[in-house]
Amino acid sequence: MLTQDQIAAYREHGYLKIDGAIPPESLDAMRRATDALIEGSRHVRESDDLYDLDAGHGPDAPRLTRIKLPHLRDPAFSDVLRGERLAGFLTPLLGPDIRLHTSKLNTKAPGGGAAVEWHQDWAFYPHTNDDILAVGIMLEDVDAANGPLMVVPGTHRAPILSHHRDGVFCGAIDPADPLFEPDRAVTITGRAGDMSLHHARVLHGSAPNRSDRARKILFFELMAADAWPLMGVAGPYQGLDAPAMWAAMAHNMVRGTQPTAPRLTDVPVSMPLPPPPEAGSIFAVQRSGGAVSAFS
Ligand SMILES: O=C(O)CCC(=O)C(=O)O
Repeated sequence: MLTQDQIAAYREHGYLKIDGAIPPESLDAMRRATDALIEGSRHVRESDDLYDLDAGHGPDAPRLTRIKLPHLRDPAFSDVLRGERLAGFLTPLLGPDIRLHTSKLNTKAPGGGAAVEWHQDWAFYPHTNDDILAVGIMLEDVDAANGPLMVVPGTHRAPILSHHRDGVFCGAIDPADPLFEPDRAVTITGRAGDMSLHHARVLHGSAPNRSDRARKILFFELMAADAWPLMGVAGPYQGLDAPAMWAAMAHNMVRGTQPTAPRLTDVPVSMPLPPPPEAGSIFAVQRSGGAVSAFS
């Protein structure tokens, strides 16, 4: 459960860190599953439905930016996603009916693992309301050197900055945007098993991994089930017809029931269109969309 102070801090700052959120046995199971998945990537030659490969990946040294949809790959991940412990943290913020948007395990290999440029998740997937957040579970210790998540507190209540460059959605803000205040950024470090929550509208990013230790954070993007995706949003429902979309939404329910009435609130929306040439992951979007790096 969350205390009233934690709930108030999340509402004010748009993020929260919860120490020791994941019990050791669940953490160990997820770490074993992660190692096995990484091992299985050795002979993969190009990014596919499971892996996003980083520069320098090869049989002798697997280097991934991402393992896609880990909750579908191993029960260790889905058990945590659908378990009572996570629900205790989420229900006070999202209510009793909670749906998964997507999951991803971002793995930054030692010695350079890719940066994630500053962005607001909301720019990728606007919905009818913004009771939407990302859970970040640290599978290894995260410190200042291995590419921690950084957030700019309070930006979930500020404007959505442009994520377009040269007329194309590039999935990142321009670091020269006058509304970007990197000096106010907070770095979220912690021990394996700690967890962060960040609001879908909070500005965040992470630097390359400049250490000799891997950085592995498991993200679950979740929302109040009465937040309905707006048409054109990339993600789990793209290209589906109505029955398939309803089935996919039902399948992604983590708790409660999927209402048919979207809750509409006054939210700022800009569609992530036109898409960049490659849109398989945030790394591909930012690279192929020509995002300007804040970290080089
Ligand atoms: O892996 C990270 O450091 C941040 C990931 C992120 O923000 C995203 O995938 O949207």
